[in-house]
Amino acid sequence: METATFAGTTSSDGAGAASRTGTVVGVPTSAGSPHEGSENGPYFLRRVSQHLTWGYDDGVPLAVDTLEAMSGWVDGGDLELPDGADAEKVASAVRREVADLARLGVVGLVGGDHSITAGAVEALVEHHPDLWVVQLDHHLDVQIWDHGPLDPLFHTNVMSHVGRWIRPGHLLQLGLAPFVAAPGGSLDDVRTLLSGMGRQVSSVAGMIDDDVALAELLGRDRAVYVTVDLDVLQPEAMSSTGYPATTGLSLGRVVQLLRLLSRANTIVGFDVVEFSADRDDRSPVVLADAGRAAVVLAELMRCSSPAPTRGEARR
Ligand SMILES: [Mn+2]
Repeated sequence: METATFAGTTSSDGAGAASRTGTVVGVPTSAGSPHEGSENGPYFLRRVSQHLTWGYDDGVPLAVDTLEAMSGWVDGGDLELPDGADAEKVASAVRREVADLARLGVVGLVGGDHSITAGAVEALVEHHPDLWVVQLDHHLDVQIWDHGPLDPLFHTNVMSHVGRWIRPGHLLQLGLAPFVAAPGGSLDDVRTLLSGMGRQVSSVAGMIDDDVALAELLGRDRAVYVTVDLDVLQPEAMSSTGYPATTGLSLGRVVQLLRLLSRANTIVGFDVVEFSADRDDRSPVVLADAGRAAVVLAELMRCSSPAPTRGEARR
């Protein structure tokens, strides 16, 4: 039986280190979420990824806009997690895995819930002390309650944990809900916290559709980690997630943002998180949502491939 891999990647035996662009690893966990379901993300994304190479033993995804083929990507399998591991333990396992794989190129993760991002960023900051993090998400995932010590890691405060590793200001959050609930007694603290961490742009801001303004915000010649929480997509495009968006971006706009980011910067690692469904669910909506998630994954792989292998017509 054909073994499903992520978005046209070869299985780990295939490509040697020399020709490897990067590695994609599944992190099947919902340890950082109050709901089950996101542990099935890697399973669903591998299954629907078969459509990207359908019918060919040696099939590779060919990018229609540039006519480039995806090559050099290895599916590193699923990260083995100890039974009953909590989100902190999972993040530690992610950190070790990413530290290992970063020597072999770009590291991509398929979640799993959003808390896995903390371990990946901690590992990559070792290699890239100036690392920037670009987060596409409907939610801030910043601890804006209790301004004391951070609560233990979970998917709703993951970016606060990420903030322990990256420099102040290096977090760019795009596609957020236009309003968040903030504790009324500490608004100044919340404003100081968020503006100190970086920049927030909602899904309804004019800037989200303004390539010139966004290009300036995204900068150039930066090493960037990209985390895509699939709930950044509008609810019609992504309901198979724990907390679907009320407003959100189209799949096309998400792809364009990734292309814009990668035009002037280097993506050194990425994750796609928060796909969530029952493992046996084969309803058309779930399969279509998984297919869209696989497109986001493939685009992240393409945008983080070395520039010479990428085409010019990348809008
Ligand atoms: Mn999130």
